Amino acid sequence: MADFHALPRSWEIFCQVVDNFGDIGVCLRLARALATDPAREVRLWVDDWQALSRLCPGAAGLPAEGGKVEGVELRRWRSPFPAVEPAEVVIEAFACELPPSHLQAMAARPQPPQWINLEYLSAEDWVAGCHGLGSPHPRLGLAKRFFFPGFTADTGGLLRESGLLAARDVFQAAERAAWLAATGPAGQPDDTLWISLFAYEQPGLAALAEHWAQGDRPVCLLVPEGRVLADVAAAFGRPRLEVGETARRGALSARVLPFTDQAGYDRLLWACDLNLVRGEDSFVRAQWAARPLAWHIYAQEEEAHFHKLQAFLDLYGADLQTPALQALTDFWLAWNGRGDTAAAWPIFAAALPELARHARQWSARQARLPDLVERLLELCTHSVKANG
Ligand code: TRH
Repeated sequence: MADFHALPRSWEIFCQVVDNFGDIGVCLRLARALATDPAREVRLWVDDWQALSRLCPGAAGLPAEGGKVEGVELRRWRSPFPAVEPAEVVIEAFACELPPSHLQAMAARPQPPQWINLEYLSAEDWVAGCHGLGSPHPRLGLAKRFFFPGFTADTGGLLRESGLLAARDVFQAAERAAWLAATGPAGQPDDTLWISLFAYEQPGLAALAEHWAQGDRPVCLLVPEGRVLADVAAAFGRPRLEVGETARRGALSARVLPFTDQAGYDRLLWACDLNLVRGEDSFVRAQWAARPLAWHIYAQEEEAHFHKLQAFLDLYGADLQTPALQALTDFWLAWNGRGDTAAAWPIFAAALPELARHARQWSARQARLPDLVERLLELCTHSVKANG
């Protein structure tokens, strides 16, 4: 029997930074997307303030216990955990463990909060079957539900704040050229292929850089400061590259950019002809940029990430013609260590115009589905009594 809840007004998200920025990137976006409705109170608990401050510079100037930035109350998740009234919806991100005292406080509420575990994004088939499933706590009379983001109507969808695609379209139509002129190296020819590069350590870059350097078409890499930078420097025979520096080698140039806030990173993705992205959040944002992309997936034990990569390629490439799909697959596999990046590049480069059309269609098709916040609201408003 269905149990209809009123729309929840107070929300809190718990985020533990495991490695890199991705988990916090997703949680911050979710918190901000929820907070766009002024009727909602949104609190984000984060255990790594330094990582948060890189994505959200406003966090750096807050007092010790935290404070509000862009409508979201940012709080330090520390031990011992402070006694606070739990929100109506409590989201634990990526199976992080809620503080035991907070769980007790949740159980003690007359109307227990809705408890959601936000999972990692995957295009794998099993996701739809697990989305929304419940799991009762053995003692506390609470039940959490598993929320799986995804790319199909039977999953939890993708984060897409309102106005995102309209802002992208304005930028790409009217602001891109000026942005590139201000951000990239001076004097890049008009036919430059602009590539953003955000990746983990990338052994495949050396051969690709060599190929680009020898090529006919100018290629310019825009590289935010991060883990791939040592490989970029090595590709130019330099011991290191600093933010603001430009390196050149034949037809290839690279400019190192500062790590910006999330909005600044979106503009980089919107500006480039090809986006090399990684993890989860930049991967999704590159899809909203509606430009060709290649995904450096986060490596898992026993190469399990290749299943995830293939599942996405199957879905994303379902309506691509075989040559373009093959080009995409070969380049993505090589970029993830299964193949030769330089050998895969020419066919991939030739397919870029078709991949650009396809990227636009994919973004438009995904945007017709309800976004992650809409689906979260739906799940939290219309919950099944047996689970809640
Ligand atoms: O940092 P990541 O590698 O994150 C990964 C994944 O989330 C993965 O699923 C997780 O298990 C692992 O971390 C531990 O990549 P991701 O997800 O793209 O996150 C990077 C965030 O940084 C994203 O929110 C975009 C943001 N960003 C900026 O805000 N400014 C920048 O200049 C750049 C380059 C990125």
